[in-house]
Amino acid sequence: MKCRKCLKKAIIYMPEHRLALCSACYSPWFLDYTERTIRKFKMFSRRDRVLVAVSGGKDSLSLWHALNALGYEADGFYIDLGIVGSNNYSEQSKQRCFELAERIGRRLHVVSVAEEVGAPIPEIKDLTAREACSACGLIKRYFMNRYALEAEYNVIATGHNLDDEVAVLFSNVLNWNRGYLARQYPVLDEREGLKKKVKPFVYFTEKQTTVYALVNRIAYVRDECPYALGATTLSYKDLLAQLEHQAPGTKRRFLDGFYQIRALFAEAEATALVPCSRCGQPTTTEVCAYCRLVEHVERRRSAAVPVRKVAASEAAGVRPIEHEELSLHHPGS
Ligand code: Q46
Ligand code: ZN
Repeated sequence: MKCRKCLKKAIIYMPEHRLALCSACYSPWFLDYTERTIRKFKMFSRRDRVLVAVSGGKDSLSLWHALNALGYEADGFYIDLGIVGSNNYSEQSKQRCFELAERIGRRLHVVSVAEEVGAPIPEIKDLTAREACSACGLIKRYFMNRYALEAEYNVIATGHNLDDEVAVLFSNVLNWNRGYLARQYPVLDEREGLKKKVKPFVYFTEKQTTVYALVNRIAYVRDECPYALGATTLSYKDLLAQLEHQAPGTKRRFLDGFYQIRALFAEAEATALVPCSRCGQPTTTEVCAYCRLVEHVERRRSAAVPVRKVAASEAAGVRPIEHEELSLHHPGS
């Protein structure tokens, strides 16, 4: 197959766009499409300071690389989850983030869950009997918002792609999660202490972000987080991949169709936010979910071993944050 633009040998065919491109023509197309998505949803401008949540995976690192290539002021934010697994997952991921930071000459902020909460994700899972992804998602959303506020970034960008978004939408529709549906959108404006959040890759498939990473020689962690293996979203992804194979463009139509009727769920979003009585971050309850989680971990640990008391954020002068009920139903967002 030949590249539509220059007739050289194509490396990718995208049936939903009826477009084949070679390695030289792929990145310009990808960047242009990213720019169009940013403008379409009024995500941010070149005057904004963007904090990119990077995990070490292909999507978030490609996003950071692409925003930098497009001339945006985008720094990275890595949350060290303390997951070891069979491949030293968190350590490897952090390494990949540092490598890209050095290559593109941007700052990478790092926060450690073990230092902030008092235990890494696997231990929090055991201490709280909570699913790892549920605790992890809550903590990540909290840190992202808090850090963006403290370090005065205007917007938080995440690397969620089309496959992620459609699988989450499918799950939220199956369960009629009205609150989650109300907030599933590529741009969530700032409100009451919650920073603006955007997903510039919402129209790219996983394959497209992978090809961008490969073409640009971005080293990323290929192994999944060990906790991702059991996630229900993965089985939805398989199902949706079959539908997409039979009728290219199905995922995009499903997502765009939902965006057009999303306003129907708006009232579910109207819950008032109040500052958490402990950390001051926005929440719907008196004490936010993050503070309750930290308290739980400390209580359980002090019953067994002496607990480290002062969080690294306090030592660094960073005020703690969060709002579990206010985030998208996303295992990894
Ligand atoms: S990192 Fe965290 Fe994900 Fe691992 S524990 Fe689950 S939510 S799967 S994207
Ligand atoms: Zn709190």
